[in-house]
Amino acid sequence: MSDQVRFDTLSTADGYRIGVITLDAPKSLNALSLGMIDALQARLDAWAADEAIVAVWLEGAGDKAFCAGGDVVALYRAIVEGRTNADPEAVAHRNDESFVARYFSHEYRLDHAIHGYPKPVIAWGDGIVMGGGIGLMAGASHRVVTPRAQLAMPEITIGLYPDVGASWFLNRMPGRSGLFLGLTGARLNASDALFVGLADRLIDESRREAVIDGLLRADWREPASAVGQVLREHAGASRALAPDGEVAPRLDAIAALTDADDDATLIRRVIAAASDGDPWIARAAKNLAAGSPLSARLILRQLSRCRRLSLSEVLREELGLSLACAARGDLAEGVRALLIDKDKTPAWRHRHGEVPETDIAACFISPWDRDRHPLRDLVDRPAEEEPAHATG
Ligand code: QUE
Repeated sequence: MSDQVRFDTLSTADGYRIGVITLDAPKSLNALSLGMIDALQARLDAWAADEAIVAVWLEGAGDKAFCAGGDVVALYRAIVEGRTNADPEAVAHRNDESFVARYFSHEYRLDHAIHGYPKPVIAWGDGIVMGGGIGLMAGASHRVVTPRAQLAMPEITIGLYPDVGASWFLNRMPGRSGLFLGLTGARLNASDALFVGLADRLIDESRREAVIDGLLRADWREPASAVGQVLREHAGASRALAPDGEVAPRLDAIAALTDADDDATLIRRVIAAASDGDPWIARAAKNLAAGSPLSARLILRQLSRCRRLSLSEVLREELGLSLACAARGDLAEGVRALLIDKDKTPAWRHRHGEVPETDIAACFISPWDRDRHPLRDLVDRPAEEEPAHATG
């Protein structure tokens, strides 16, 4: 088991238990290691089958972050080690055993398990929630953000693309906002998270103990309504603390900026907005401009390919693309420049506007036959089995 995640149970007044998971690696902003992922999966599986457990509370240790993403430093090391021993083609196809394949497949399996979890999962989204952190939160039945929450899918910055089911949830955001957020890594505040559908409730961080106390006193004969009532009450009392949303007032601007007949043109138009008079737009455009040109093309292609796919199908598509980013994309170089050497000057494989179609297409060739895919067993839960929704 991992020492970077803690598990506790709290007893409710009426004799049940709430499972508490604390991501506990605050120095790395609770970034998810493979050990944490495997520990979470094992405990969630056990709690799903444990009749005493009525709900799961998921939070991050410290006051800075829920979870800043994946353990991309470990991924970097595995990619670099693999490259010294083999050519990229060999690495791309040495798929099942590699650390990179295990890391991403276990992470996406965990994200999928949270989406379909048979009991309420309350994700306490306080502070930084990025990348893999959003993957954990997105599928929770009750997603709370605090006024100081900051969310983003910033993978373009490190030569990846929004994964962890983002090819599913970005496609379901209002207007063109999901595409824009995935392409630019733009920051979302708590009100934005509610607007785009990544969160259900805004509750002030000072109410954490009172919320947990309320859950312990609730009537757990109906778990979904027990959680709903407690969260509703505290969200109501937190209403005045909601920050001004940044995305909703810019939906038309985002639609206009991303109105292009092909992907290369769309990217060029958004990058040109780096000198826009609107600082939120300009910052997002600069982030795209500095990001991986290959990733930018992959993001748009991936969102388009996944538009009509289910969550399970999307996660299978993502696994292939993530391995491609590791084997033949900019992921290692991006992590090196941003998080290892911290020179912030990645030597990307291409320049914007000069990414050959063959390099894009190669990333979408699945390394597996359908019946050999590591996530072949994931299935979508029928709508009538969905747990009662947080806002219902
Ligand atoms: C884009 C990302 C990540 C990122 C920065 C980006 C990411 C991630 C981390 C991260 C942050 C702090 C840590 C750590 C990792 O940063 O996914 O280990 O201590 O995990 O621009 O996608």
